[in-house]
Amino acid sequence: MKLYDFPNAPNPKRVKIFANEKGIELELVTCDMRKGEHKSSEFLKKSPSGKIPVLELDDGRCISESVAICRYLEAIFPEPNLLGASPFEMGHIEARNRHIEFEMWREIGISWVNGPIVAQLGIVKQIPEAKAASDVAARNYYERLDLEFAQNAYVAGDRFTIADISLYTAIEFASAMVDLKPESSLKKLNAWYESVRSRPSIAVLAQ
Ligand SMILES: N[C@@H](CCC(=O)N[C@@H](CS)C(=O)NCC(=O)O)C(=O)O
Repeated sequence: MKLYDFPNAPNPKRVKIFANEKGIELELVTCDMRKGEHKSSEFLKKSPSGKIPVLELDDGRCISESVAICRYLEAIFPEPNLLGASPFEMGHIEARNRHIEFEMWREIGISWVNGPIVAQLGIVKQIPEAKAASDVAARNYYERLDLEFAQNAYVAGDRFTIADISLYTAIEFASAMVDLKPESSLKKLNAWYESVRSRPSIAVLAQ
């Protein structure tokens, strides 16, 4: 299986961490976003939305969207379970993952597209008020997470799941690329981040 990837792009990284947790080897194919390869007609045949990651199976069929790819991988490599073992857990993990995607990733995404790095590319009309509002919303969400980690060791309860991968990659990207590193006063959130960062599935990507 091939994974269309770009170094340090956060969404492909979600899939790489998920696969590493399960010991799945994926052949990484660089889709050079700087050259616009993700918008080429050849790539759009693999994924009409022109985004990475895309998983290409050995028979040429493709799956886009990080969570959809993870669902496929979990179906063929069920262990260790990362998406829920019981019907309730499946629903709960899905809900927690969606909270991270729609409430955290969304704000970081708005701050990113209206921030200085994307501004330099000159391809998106900048809305400074949108960035300011999303910076506040992201920081409020960090505070909420800090309280949640006082109750639970992981995003969806007492074990590591896809929701932790989504949050980890969000904070890593926000810290490095959007100037939205969590304050050091958020002790529980930072402790969770450091413990997840040291997992072999994630640490290996930094090498
Ligand atoms: N919801 C998608 C988001 C994918 C996404 O936004 N990928 C980024 C790279 S991390 C991308 O391809 N951006 C290019 C674009 O939006 O045109 C997923 O989870 O896979």
